Amino acid sequence: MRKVTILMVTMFILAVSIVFLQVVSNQVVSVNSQDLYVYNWGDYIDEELIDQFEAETGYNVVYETFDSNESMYVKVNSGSSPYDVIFPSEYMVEKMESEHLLVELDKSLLPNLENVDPYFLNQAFDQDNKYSVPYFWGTVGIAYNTEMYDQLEIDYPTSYADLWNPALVDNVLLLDGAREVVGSSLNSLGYSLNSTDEQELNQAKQNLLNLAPNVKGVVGDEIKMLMANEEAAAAIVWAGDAQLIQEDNEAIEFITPESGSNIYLDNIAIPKTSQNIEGAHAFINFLMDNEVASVNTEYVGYSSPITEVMNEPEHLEDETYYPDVEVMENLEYYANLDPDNLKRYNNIFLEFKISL
Ligand code: N2P
Repeated sequence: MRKVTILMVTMFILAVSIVFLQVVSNQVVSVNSQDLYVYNWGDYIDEELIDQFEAETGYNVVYETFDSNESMYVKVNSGSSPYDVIFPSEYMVEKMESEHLLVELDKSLLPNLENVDPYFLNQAFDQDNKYSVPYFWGTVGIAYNTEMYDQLEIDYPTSYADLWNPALVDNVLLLDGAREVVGSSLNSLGYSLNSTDEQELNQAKQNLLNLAPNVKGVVGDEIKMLMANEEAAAAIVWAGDAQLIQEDNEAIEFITPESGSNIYLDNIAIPKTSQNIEGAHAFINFLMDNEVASVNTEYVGYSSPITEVMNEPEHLEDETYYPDVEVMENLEYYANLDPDNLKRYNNIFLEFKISL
């Protein structure tokens, strides 16, 4: 009788333990095997870091890319994709926040936020970094091939206006972005890249139509490969891309026109569509880790806002990609234009592209 009782008690304990273990392991599996939908700019992460994050956390990252703030916005706003992490530039953070499209960040899940240089925190577009943290930053400028310029016997460019030189016929590549292209045209005329003045915008449009003979193409991320292969003598690019082109072709130089250009700060945020807010915080925190940010910066070529990475010797002395604060303050962030003005920029860009 005693034996039977002992056997029954043992079996009961075993059964309870099995159920307990199943519950625990199920929880672990269900948390850690969850999908995490990440929506980033093209060529904007070292994908080995995604593998590392998956191995460390068990999350399954579903990774997709976009090529402009505007296309990302349309997709997120449509609510048709369950993105957990997105990478809007500063003006887009402001727009999305004002439209209640972003989730407020839980700072207790972001201890690595202390690794970010204070210069990039608490910006006007997102006071107290309530909805976003910095990812990479940089300027827009001109990548040019010194050997091709020497052959054409023209001076190296110092401002956007130099791209209108008739000697550059069929030799200029442009980024496929309305703000970048219309902004550079405005800058080349000495106007703000956020102008909403009717006359200035008309001039910028006419100016772009005049640039058409020099334009070899309006392209996306392939601009790096085209410049490295010497398909054009000059291109308007994001600084980080110029750095990668230089690694493939030593004749390439890059300048940010001090007479006027764009400085951007790309950020990481969680859209309201997120079904995995905890995973999203884990991923954001991972990207702000000093070691991870260093590896990522080395890979993508853009400028890091992480203090320790900025202080790495090769970056401290690098005035091209880490310009002095005085230079940076002469540059403009894109403003969050109202829908009517944004439409005007898009229409100018479209008319220009059709004219090519
Ligand atoms: C990387 C895209 C950089 C985005 N290919 C600049 N805002």
